[in-house]
Amino acid sequence: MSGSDVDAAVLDRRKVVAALLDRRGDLLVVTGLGSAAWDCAAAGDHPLTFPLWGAMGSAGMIGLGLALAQPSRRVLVVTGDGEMLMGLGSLATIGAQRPENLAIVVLDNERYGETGMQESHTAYGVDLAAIATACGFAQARIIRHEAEVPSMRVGIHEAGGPLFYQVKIKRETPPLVMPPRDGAALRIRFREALLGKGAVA
Ligand SMILES: Cc1ncc(C[n+]2csc(CCOP(=O)(O)OP(=O)(O)O)c2C)c(N)n1
Repeated sequence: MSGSDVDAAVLDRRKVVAALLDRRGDLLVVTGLGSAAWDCAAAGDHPLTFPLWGAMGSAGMIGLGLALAQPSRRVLVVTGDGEMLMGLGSLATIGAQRPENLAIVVLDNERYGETGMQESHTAYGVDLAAIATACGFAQARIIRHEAEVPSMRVGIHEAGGPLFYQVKIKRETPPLVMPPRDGAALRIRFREALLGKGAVA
């Protein structure tokens, strides 16, 4: 099977994200803009989720900064293929830094969903997991089946990273579930939940 086979995809983005965030413990989560943020909000708004409302292409770098600043915490970036493609260089930087506590999950519908479902590069066979492997990630896999989701979950919560999972998902547009929108409030909420109220200036 090539990297471009979303017509055959069976995974439901909302179910995958709900499974990854269920009983999430003290996992720190950064989401790319748009659909990935709605998926995480649908799984339950959480003070330790930092949803991006813009800054397309920078979810991986924000995740890297967090992982380096908080080496004793697990950090998960959940984003879309379009967002990841825009920040492709971040994979090289993460590969160079090799944070053991960072995982990236790309929800790959092979489309720029938010802007009208235009085909992204992964629809033409661009293999993001292979790029992550070439950049030096400890593990990088394409996930296609429900049976693979539990091991992805274990990886995110326990395995030595950096980890990369390119999840082939069905091309669908589930109902919008928005996280809070005020960026400053989101930042303060996240910092207070992570560092405690006294630590936030
Ligand atoms: C710099 C920049 N360019 C373009 C956009 C418009 N835009 C917002 S979301 C999006 C597509 C996101 O696609 P993807 O990450 O694959 O997520 P999907 O909705 O398909 O799951 C685009 C092009 C933007 N917000 N910022």
